Amino acid sequence: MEVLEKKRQINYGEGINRDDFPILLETIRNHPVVYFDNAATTQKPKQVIDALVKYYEHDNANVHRAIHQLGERATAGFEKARNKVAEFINAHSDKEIIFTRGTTEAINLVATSWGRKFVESGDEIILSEMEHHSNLIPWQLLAKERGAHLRFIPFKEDGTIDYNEFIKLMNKNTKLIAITHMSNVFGTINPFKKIIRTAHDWGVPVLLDAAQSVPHLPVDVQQLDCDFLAFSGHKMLGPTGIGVLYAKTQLLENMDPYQGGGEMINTVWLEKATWNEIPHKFEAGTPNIAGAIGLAEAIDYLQDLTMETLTLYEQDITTYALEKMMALDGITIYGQAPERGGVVSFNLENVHPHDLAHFLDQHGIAVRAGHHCAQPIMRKLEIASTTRASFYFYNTYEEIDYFIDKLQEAAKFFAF
Ligand code: C6P
Repeated sequence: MEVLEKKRQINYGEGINRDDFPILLETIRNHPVVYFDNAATTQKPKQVIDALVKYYEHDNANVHRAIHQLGERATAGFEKARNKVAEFINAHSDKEIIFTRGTTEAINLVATSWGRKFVESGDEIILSEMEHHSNLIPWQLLAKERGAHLRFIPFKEDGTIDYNEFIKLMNKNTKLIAITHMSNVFGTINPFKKIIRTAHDWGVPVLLDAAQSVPHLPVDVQQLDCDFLAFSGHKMLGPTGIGVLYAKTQLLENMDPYQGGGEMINTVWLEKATWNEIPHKFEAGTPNIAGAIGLAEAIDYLQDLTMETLTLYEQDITTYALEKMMALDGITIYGQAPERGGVVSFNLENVHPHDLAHFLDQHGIAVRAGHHCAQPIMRKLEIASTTRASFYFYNTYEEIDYFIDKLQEAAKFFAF
């Protein structure tokens, strides 16, 4: 009863149904859950949870190798999921979709399979200063191994990257551009269209780290004309341990395998082997079958809602949150890009982000505090960490009001 009384009124965009998310109906420390850590991972609707249970209860078997009925069902579900992903991002063909563990593995796959084959001593790879470690460390490892150099597009005070500086970095040694589509710290949506066009004028491929964009914006890879795109299922209602690398067919055909093992081969002798066709050439071993099926269900869910509805609603609640946050005394918000998503990093004067996150947790509010796996951003801002609230379509205006109240309380509580 107490819980019911505390449950705040819910005010959604049309078609959004919070009741689909069992975890959001729970309480934390006697408070309804306010989940604002969606950039880290999103919650799962029961449709996705049910799809996982259904797969394990009725269809479980290994894929691509069994003659029996269950094997056929598992293979059909897994390949249908690939087709669903291809359709979702408008890939030219299913063959351009490789299932990975997540964004991190997808980028490592490119750095290994494409990078080791095509990057040579003296070559340059352009990244930005606002990359998540997942789109930085794989390139550091590659550059060290190949004797290549990393170049960085600086970000400006408002958390946007400097396109003019990007142009200056381009030269005949540039081999690849790898940038985040949407920053997990600033929320900035980068000027990727201009960047891709410029890169292609130089004949240079572009990788987009789309971990934060595909879950929140309609993404059409043919329209973007990006060469590689990486994202994670768990940030878009899907299970953990499943992600996607999209790459243009020609690039995949020319790349070497990523890992060796079952499924990625065609013919094997003791001393040598030939490779399976794409995408299987890049999927060694038993894949995350249930994960792929769960991801397909998550995509169905998003498509039923429509990405356009989701994006508009998220823009609205983010604008609402930003306006209220900016009115608070002693707050610094990092990132004021005109084109942005629902990620807000901030600090309250004299309050350590970990203390603030702990205080909010006492009231049922989940936010992230730390460097957000982007230490170079923190170093440039000359701070150790921030608190970050990140929204998804199931968050409400009422939750934001409650969050603002608690921020005000925290400011008073920690004042000295
Ligand atoms: N960022 C965050 O709280 P994985 O872990 O492979 O699913 O995603 C890695 C990754 C890559 N790029 C960007 C832009 C990301 O935001 C992330 C994940 C989470 O910000 C966890 S550190």
